[in-house]
Amino acid sequence: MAKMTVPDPEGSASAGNGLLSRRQWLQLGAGGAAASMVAPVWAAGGARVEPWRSGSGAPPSSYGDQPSLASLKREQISVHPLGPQAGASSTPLQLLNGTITPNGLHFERHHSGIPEIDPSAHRLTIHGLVRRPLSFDYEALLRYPMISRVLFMECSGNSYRNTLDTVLDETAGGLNGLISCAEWTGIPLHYLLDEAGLDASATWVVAEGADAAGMNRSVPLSLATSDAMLALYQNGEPLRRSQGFPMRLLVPGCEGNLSVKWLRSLKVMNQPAHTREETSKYTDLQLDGKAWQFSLRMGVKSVITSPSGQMQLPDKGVFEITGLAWTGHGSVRRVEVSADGGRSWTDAAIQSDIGEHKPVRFRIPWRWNGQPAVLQSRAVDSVGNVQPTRSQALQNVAPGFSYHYNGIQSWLVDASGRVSNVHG
Ligand SMILES: Nc1nc2c(c(=O)[nH]1)N[C@H]1C(S)=C(S)[C@@H](COP(=O)(O)O)O[C@H]1N2
Ligand SMILES: [Mo]
Repeated sequence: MAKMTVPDPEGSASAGNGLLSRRQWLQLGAGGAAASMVAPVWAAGGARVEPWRSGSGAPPSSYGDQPSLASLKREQISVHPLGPQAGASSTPLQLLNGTITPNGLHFERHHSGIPEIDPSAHRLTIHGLVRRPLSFDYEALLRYPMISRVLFMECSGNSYRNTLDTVLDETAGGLNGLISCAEWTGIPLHYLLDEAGLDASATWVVAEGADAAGMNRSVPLSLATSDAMLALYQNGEPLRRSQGFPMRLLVPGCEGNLSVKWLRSLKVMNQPAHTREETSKYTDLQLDGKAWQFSLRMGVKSVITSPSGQMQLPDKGVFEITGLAWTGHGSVRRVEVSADGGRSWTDAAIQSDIGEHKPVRFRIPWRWNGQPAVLQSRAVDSVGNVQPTRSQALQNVAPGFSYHYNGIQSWLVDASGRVSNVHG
């Protein structure tokens, strides 16, 4: 929680270079934050009739309408040079607030495009080391008991471009937006595995998608029978096609690749399958030439989403620093913020519900004095993991390493108020 220091008349900061307590912020008044944007009522010109007040609005619509701001769209939409069906798009983290990602802005990662699946013809088969192989259709699955959980999903390649020597001048979402969060609803996977009847020798479940890539991953049985779910709904509505309609595997806290979309097969085995996605891809090559396999959980991580890359602060004054933090190991316990490039730190307020594999929203007021400043956030999780600096995160990994990078993101605010990515 925010450190509530007793403010002196000058408004003493709770850490170096202008970090304030919320009480100090409120004592400064709204004008402290945006003096030039708040006008007294008597100056507003009461007789004005804006165009949207002079006639009726649009009628109701059958499915939502356009986003309220034209700028609200996915970014960093990249496609493979040999085929646009392999690609990714990022959530524009800096344009959102709270913790939930709207479905239309959930990041996407497809190895061979988004298949058009007819739910009535799609089957999910459970086979291998089971007493009774089973095949489910969509309608049958809709009749199972379900649970709902708010969970982040992060691609293990997220933020990899911050591992490069070149500093890329991009937005928070452009650099770090292969993370999204939804309230997922579905069937605890063990209901279905129990019904098929696991053989005593079972130790892994190999999940395969119905996309042309037939993307497949081996999931340790301990995860498959504890936390994993067969997700059917995303933020209340049936899954979006790009998120795996009609059904996907969801393995909370683990690299997104494990959450196989368009799920068609679960094969129970007594060893991992060593698929392409867990040998040549999604392994962590170390400096000593060895590669880690099955490093599935995502590390503790945070990103300041405002002020962030490519933003422009209008003038010196008080701003709220805010961002997201998450972890694949338990829950987020603490987020600290620095406004002086890591010399001093203070706790930000965690201002959303804390839970396992649930991202949190953190906030802290900051008075920018017009001098260059480097803003950073550092998250700690309930297991005691501390988010590493960039150099700590890259210490033991082979050059070109790109998975599971969770180093601290640094944003430089220059004297003109422009914010840009820097390597801290
Ligand atoms: N069948 C299938 N499942 C898949 C993929 C895929 O290409 N095919 N991409 C994986 C990767 S690498 C990630 S990060 C997540 C992305 O999920 P999203 O597109 O819903 O954000 O799905 C995973 N599941
Ligand atoms: Mo991924």
